[in-house]
Amino acid sequence: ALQHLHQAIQQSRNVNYLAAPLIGGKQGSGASSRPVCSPANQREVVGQVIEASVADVSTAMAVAQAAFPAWESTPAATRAAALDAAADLMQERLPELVALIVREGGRIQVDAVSEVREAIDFCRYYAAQAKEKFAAPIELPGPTGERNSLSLHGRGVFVCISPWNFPLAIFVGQVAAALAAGNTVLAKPAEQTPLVAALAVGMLHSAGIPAHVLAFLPGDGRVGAAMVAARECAGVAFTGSTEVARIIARTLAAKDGPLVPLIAETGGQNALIADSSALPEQVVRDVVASAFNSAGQRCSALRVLFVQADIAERVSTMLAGAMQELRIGDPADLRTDVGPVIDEAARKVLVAHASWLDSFAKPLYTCALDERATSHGSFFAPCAYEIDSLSRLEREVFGPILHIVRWRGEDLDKVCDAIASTGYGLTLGIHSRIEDTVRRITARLHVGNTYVNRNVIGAVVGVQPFGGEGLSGTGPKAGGPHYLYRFASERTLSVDTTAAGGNASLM
Ligand code: UN1
Repeated sequence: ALQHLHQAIQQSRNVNYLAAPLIGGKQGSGASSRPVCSPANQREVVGQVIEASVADVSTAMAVAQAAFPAWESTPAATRAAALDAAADLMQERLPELVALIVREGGRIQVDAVSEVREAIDFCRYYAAQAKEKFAAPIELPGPTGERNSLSLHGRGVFVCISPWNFPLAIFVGQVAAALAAGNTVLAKPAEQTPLVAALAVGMLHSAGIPAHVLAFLPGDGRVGAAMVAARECAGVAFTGSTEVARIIARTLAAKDGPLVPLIAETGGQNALIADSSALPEQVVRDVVASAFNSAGQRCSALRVLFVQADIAERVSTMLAGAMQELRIGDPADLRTDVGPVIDEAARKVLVAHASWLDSFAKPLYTCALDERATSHGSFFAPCAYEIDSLSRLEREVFGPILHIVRWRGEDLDKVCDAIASTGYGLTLGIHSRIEDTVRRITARLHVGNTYVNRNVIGAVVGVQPFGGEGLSGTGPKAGGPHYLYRFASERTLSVDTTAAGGNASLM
């Protein structure tokens, strides 16, 4: 199977991929075009992107608006069948999708494989949810002589704006949820990763999602802004930074016309608290996975390890040892543990943060970069620093930099307060074998996803619904049983069924 993936990556180098605006099945006019290069090697052109123009956004809105009534009244089972068929296609073409995620997104092969699985899971999960919840109205109890029911409907044209760190899974997840709920969709992939998203859109269309129901609009923030500001926009699903989520919320609030919901999944200042009852081997294993997997470019990734002083020395020594084993390099090479960061802008932010840390923090370990494997890409060596207090950090820094804070036995509440005061609430790790400690921490912190004695990444669709609170997002949780509700309108219908009302035959 691995050989197969390797071949797919080689073959993918002979294809010149194209991501172009796609509206009603036709290519949009486009504003400008540019090559898409691999973050692992800026000289490797993966394909071309034609970015959508603002005029494309208006056309796509009009087309999607016109297509809405027919899609909304399509039986949920039919919509679900198209998503299931898309999942089948993704499964069949997994090697090609993996190849593009590796080349365009710089993700290592195992991450890319899990990502394709996650995209497939999202399609199947939301398809199942749509069949369960959207197929027929729920009858509600009421007084005799009255019939009450509750039904779910699509809202209209949904705008989906997704990030580059899961260029397939999050893109497909948002789109599948919006479609399953009966909305038509304008989807904008991240600027850095339009190609794999374009491939997925092709699969969704081949699987039976009508061309007019799903438009694809690659581009930068200007395209996103036009989508959100459009009169027809009936809802927005956004995954990305807290700052951009605020800009979207302001744009929506300032519009005339209907009130429009925003489903935002944003950043985190994710912490893991290890107390002296924790097993240092386990802590180190899970910290390395949580902080450095995917080059720390997950919103779930660990940023701050709070380690109790009694075990801090052992954990630090073992952590430095484990970091020494990490291999940083070509994401297409199976021996690689950590690939590149997404682009030069991202690398520069990390370099600046590390040099700021150098001015006051105690460096624990910085991984070595192999010049030959990394000189043409945006690589950043994973590193760990000990700092005296979490309050030093103002915001999330998106990459493989781990901060470590030591705490003393009596300070557990202060640790919790420090984590709470960041305002974020996405993931939290607890390593402890004392039940009371686990209970004390979970009672105090408002966090979307808490993980005990394990790593804090890789939430599984339907198993660990994902999403945070506060600065980390609005909910509901992706991959959870309530996600589709926010993409829908709920309507109740109450009918007088008494003969006296003359309505006995109604409903
Ligand atoms: C993100 O990184 O934007 O649990 C969200 C995880 C993933 C996180 C996805 N589901 O690691």
